Amino acid sequence: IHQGGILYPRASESRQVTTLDGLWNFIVANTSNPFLGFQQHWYKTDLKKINTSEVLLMPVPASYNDITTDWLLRDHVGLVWYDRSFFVPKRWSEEGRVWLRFGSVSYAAQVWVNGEFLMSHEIGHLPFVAEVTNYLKYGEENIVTVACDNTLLQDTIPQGKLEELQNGRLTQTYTFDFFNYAGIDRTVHLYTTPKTYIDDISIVTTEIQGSEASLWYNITVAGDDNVTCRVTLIDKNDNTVASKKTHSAFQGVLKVENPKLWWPYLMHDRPGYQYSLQVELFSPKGNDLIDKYSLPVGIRILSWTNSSLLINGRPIYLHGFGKHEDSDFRGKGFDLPVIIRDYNLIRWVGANAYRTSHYPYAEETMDLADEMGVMIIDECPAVNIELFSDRLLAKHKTSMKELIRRDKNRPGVIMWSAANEPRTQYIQAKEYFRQVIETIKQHDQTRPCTIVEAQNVNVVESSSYVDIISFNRYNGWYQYEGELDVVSYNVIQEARLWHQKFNKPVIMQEYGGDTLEGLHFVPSFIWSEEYQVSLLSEHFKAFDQLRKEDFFIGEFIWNFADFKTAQTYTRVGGNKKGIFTRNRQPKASAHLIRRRYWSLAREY
Ligand code: GCB
Repeated sequence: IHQGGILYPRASESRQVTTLDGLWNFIVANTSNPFLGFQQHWYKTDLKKINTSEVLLMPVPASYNDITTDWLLRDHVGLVWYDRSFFVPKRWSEEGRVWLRFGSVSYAAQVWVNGEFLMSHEIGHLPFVAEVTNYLKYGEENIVTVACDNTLLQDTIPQGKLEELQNGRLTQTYTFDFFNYAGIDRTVHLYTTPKTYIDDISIVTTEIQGSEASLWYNITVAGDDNVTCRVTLIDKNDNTVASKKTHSAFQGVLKVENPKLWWPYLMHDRPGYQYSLQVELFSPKGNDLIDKYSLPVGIRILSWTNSSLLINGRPIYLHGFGKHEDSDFRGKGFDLPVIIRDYNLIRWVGANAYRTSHYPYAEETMDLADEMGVMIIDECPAVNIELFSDRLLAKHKTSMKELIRRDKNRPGVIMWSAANEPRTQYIQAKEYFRQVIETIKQHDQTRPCTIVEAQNVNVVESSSYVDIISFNRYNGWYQYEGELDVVSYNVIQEARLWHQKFNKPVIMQEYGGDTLEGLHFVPSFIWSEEYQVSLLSEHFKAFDQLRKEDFFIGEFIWNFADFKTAQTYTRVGGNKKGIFTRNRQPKASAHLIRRRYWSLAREY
């Protein structure tokens, strides 16, 4: 596995990009002998030749769980095997290097190319890449094989447990509340770079003084570093606004006069403005282009105090949702129609932010947030961790590092979330999170970080290390269900307590109640559309009071849309706390939110 940069594959004068998305062959490992595939070296042959009757056709990208009609596959625990063949043009042998990159495989993956082991990766929702130049047959068909294991244990991120049922079948249990979808769920890229290539680009920091912005960058070159590097910043009208050439130490600063700043949606009539940072490598004499990569960059300044979060010096109030990557059939599989529909609904409803609960979302989804000016609280996949150990801590740090490596240049990412609802009432949580937050700060000090807490404020110590306090609370639902009149009092009291204890800005990251579309009751009754409307309205009263008290900087409904969960009698076809259905149509509450969010936007 490549340990350097993880730049998203983009075609240029020196790079070619193709995908291996499409139909792959798929076999579920035999539960009585899960390791048969390894014993019989399935990666050395075409899966179709092994046992044709068991080979299914599986779309990539997609979670495999809901594609067939077989409940055993939906609930399968352990290994599945994927393979496909692909043709590599002869001329690619002259390109320099060829790379194979997975946007995400959930949960763990081992990859072979033409029967040779290439790489392995653990933790879903994060990309990984390796060079395949010497594994490929040029001008011929090649075969890629992936063994994917969805098992969650006490030392995986997130945690889970295996249980053996009376009949000997293994079943996966987990405490988090979304279906443990698995498979090759994001795009698989095959792309070329030259031998000497741009391995990584970091926008280290941005400063603005008067009418001038300074963009500090750092570029990593791999291969032969005896090259010249030119960095050019180009605006949307193709004008060069700054440029620099260096012969070694590929870092520096670009100065931009009267920069067009990156602003969030609704805070400016030109939200999400991005320049293109064009990085070019030339031969030492400076004539021949060796490599070129263009990265979209936004110029914006993020800052925070003990009561507010500011963009370009202006305090921001976040109004949005917790979301999920979830849709019918596809599960967590990357799907552009769903993603674009979601952004259209985000605009329709007037939200300016969302949290990537409870794991990193696809890079293509993040690109759109950058472009539209949607602010993102970027969460790592550590949801509901409950048993703290050194092994777990090491993986938690890895997931944070991989997330920051992937998203460090994104203007839309305004905060890191180190975890959702960890069991921070336990004594070990404090030191554990001290280290997780330290890791975040080692890799990025330009953004604030948070832990999304659900424990009682009195017992939580780990949030002393974060910059922003986040809490989830289900007044009128898990607590005091049906008792709407206590909601606003409780929310106000609790938000004040968090602020008093930690003296930091506070966000309510989750609140809401399950609502079955089409269920109506007057007076309102839990699960009805009327109840969701009343429940949210009671929260708004609290938020309006809290916003007068300065420290309260955001409200996030749980959830944007209904989503699938594990099977339990508290969930009718999944979690129904969406203001949109799983099919992305509005419940009554969506119209209410739309009125509120647009009126909040008018206040900026
Ligand atoms: C929570 C979790 C979220 C759940 C939600 C619920 O606190 O953070 O993942 O889906 O509650 O609806 O129970």
